[in-house]
Amino acid sequence: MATTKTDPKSAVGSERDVRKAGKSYEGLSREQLIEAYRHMYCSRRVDDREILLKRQQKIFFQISGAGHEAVGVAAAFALKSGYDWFFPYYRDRALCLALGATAYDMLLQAVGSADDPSSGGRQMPSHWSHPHLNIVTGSSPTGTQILHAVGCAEVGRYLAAHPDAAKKADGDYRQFKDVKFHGDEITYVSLGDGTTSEGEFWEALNTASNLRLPLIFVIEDNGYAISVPVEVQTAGGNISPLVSGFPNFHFEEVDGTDPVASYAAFMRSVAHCRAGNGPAFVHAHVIRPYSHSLSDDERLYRPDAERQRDAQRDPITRMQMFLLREGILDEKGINQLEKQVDDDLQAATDRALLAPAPTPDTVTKYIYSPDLDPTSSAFDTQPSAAKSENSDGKKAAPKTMADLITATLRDEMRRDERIVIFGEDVADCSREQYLKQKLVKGKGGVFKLTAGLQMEFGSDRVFNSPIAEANIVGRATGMATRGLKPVVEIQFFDYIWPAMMQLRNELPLIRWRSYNTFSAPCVIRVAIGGYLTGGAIYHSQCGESIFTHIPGLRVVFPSNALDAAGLLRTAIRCDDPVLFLEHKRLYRETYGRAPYPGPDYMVPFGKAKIVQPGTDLSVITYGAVVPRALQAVQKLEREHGVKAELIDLRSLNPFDWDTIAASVQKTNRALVAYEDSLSWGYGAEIAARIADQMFEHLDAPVRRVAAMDVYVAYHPDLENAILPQASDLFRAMKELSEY
Ligand SMILES: Cc1ncc(C[n+]2csc(CCOP(=O)(O)OP(=O)(O)O)c2C)c(N)n1
Ligand SMILES: [Mg+2]
Repeated sequence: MATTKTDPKSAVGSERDVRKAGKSYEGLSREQLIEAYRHMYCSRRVDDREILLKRQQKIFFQISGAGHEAVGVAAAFALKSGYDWFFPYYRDRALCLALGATAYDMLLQAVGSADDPSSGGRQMPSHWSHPHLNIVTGSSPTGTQILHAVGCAEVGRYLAAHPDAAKKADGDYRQFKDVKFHGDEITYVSLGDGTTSEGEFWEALNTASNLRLPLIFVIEDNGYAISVPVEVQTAGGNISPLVSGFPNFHFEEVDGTDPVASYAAFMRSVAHCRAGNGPAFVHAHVIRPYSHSLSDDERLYRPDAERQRDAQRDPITRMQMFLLREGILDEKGINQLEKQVDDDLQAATDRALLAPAPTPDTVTKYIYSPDLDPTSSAFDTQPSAAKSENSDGKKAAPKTMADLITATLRDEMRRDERIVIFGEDVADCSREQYLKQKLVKGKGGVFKLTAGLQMEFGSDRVFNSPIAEANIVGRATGMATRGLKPVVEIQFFDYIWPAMMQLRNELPLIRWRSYNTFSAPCVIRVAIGGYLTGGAIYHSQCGESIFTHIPGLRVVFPSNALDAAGLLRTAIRCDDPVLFLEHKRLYRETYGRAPYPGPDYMVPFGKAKIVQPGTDLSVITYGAVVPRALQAVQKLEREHGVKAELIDLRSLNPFDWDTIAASVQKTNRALVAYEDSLSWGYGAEIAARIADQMFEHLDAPVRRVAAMDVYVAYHPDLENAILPQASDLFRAMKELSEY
């Protein structure tokens, strides 16, 4: 906590000090109470100043922390800045000031300056991010931070059990990722009353409770979510009774406009969490005197009488009265403190208004790691020859894609203790005593790709998650932000959608929005695709273009065992978030098997493979269409002497434009093939680029073969008709070669 700067002489005289000395303020000293007021007052004045600047069009958005100051300062005083971890929401200005952020930092964000330490001018004001204070970059979607906080809280516990995992290591992302932790650290996360309606809130409570995490949930209940009152959001109008059944929690419901009562509630919560008893839930009733934001006028939906009732609880005036009543500061002392804050704020404003604006040439900075380039030669290694032979010198039996994915996971977990694996059914057996007593063999994934990993690495490195995909991706994001390397599994691509908010608005943006001060490199393995004979609508979907459309997310899609091993290792060792798409039909296919390539085999991202060289036509594809296209290519040569060049993209973002361009320059004809439905699919972008940039080289229109614009149906006759088959590819190739 910052030290008090108020002249002690301005505090009320010593005689009264003595009289009051014995009085307890829940453990807060008189100096701390003065300091609390300084932060609260400063917070309110920064809001007032921003409102003025917005009206003068010198800043572009304003959302205030007004009315929430007392609870924020109380939390900051009860917790340890730079030691505990913080996931505050936009109303937590006073919390951040009390933790050590400055008004100047905040104003730099409001003006959108390049010097804004939280985002380099990329995020709206009140989107806090201060690495040195352990305040983790936040966003605008309501509630997405809560699962990050869960993941963060899990990291402290994990590292206490695996301290060596915190060490740096050369040759992969660990070189660039500092990891710090304390065995008794606590994670703070806050949200508004309306945000408790988000499903991720309940997912987070569930996991925090179940794992007894040292995590304090703070609900700053101002009675409204923009214009929607709490009784419309929340059954019964009060969140506290609804959550009271979660085990292992310490619960508090408190007047959040009273800093002393709030501090006491936090101190009890902190004691519960630091002792390892589980999470805490602090429900603080606050007010919102300045409407939702400067774009909202609450008089449209709140009558004057209701607003005046709130005004009587304003924490700033209440705290002033309290300091006077308790003889902690007199009027002069208060004036002196306020003048000092006002003068400092004026100076900070003057400086912030002169701070440099960001330049447009910086906009693509930090979409991906600036330190480690997964397309570079550092990630281009050869399979180790020795491993492709058995000890008797005979050629080793080729392994399936499933085998080599499992082998890669095992090798990497042996090499890097920061890796944890979780997802639905990925553990061998959650009731580990059954494994220990050898009563069961263990499951290890619905496709068995993680089989044996829990047994080898332990139940804190490989474990089952609830059936909650946002929970999986959100926790992974929180863990990765702290430096772990989660390699999580989404059981079926068809069920990735509950995680979409996390995948679109959180994981891939952490680095860009925090101007490279936070990052969250992790791997999301997803079983994808059809051709299953009976997979039907909900076990056959593709949809990769939805994810290649997200800047900051690497997307790879191997077609064979060797590439799967090499690309997965690159995904794990690199410094970016990766969506690793595994085609279910290819898991155990005879096509594309390969001997084990050794524990260091890597394939760089963004490098296509020419599966079959040719001169007459370029076929650009990936995934399960590769073996189907190969059949068609071979038939075309056999029957018609046409030599098509077959290109397997292997990684979709980034993709290998150079190989495509060189091929089309040679063949002058291009067919783009993909398993997803035709319209707006991944190949549409490739086709557009070829049409645009290779126009002079084309002797025929760019053609596409893909699935019909419909869902994959259950009956094999329907599935065959819907998905692109070798015969469809053959026909299209032949037509294009004859054009
Ligand atoms: C997922 C999502 N939906 C909608 C919004 C728009 N929005 C921003 S704040 C807000 C109300 C939040 O209310 P509450 O959680 O009570 O917090 P308060 O602003 O009252 O402090 C809404 C609907 C959003 N940011 N994110
Ligand atoms: Mg609210």
